[in-house]
Amino acid sequence: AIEDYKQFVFAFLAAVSFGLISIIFVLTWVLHYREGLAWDGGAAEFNWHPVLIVVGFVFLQGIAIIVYRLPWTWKCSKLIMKFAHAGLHLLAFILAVIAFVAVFDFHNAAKIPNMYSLHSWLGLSALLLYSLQLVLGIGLYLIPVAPVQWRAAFMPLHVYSGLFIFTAVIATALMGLTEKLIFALNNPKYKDSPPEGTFVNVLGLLLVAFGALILWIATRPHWKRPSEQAL
Ligand code: ASC
Repeated sequence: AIEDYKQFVFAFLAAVSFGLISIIFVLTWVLHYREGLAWDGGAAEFNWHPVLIVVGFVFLQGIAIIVYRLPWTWKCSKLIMKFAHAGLHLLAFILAVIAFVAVFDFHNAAKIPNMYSLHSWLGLSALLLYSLQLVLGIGLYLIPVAPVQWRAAFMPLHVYSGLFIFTAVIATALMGLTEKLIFALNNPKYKDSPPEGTFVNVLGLLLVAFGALILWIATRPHWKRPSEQAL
């Protein structure tokens, strides 16, 4: 049991480390290699898009998914942990919405079309599914109105949908990184491997490592909160 606890802590600290290093990388990207951050309709406004996606839609969503797995919270009431789970997801959702607003606002100011890329189609689909997941999750599991049979019947779909949306968000973020490098790198171009291209490729690998660890932690049955191991 103590060995297993140590393995959990190791996996959790590794996930948090990859997540925090991803945040440092995306900030370094926009502040050092790109135009910085501002809300001015220009490139610095666009830059809020990758920053808020990585902080909110990737990192906070990932931590929200595994919040029930933290052994030191097992003495907290289930309701408190539901608020932590829902609250982190709600914060992730708000940051993701601001990230979308930043892109549309930048596009409109620069007369760039919206919603033509596969990245944008998958990203908006993920955001819409995430909002549905939030509403259904709050309505079924947080507000004490749904009968327990409904809660139990929807739980496999809630868990599957959460992991699916999280995975889709990371895949969509990777497409966004690639798109931006192809658009933005000129002289030297992406294909000539400038330092910014390599740096952002590494950011993509960090997002994959974070996602892989969150999915691993979430899918170990024996790492579930004791009352939930049957679920
Ligand atoms: C809940 C909750 C669970 C499930 C379970 C039905 O609201 O906290 O663990 O629903 O009661 O599967």
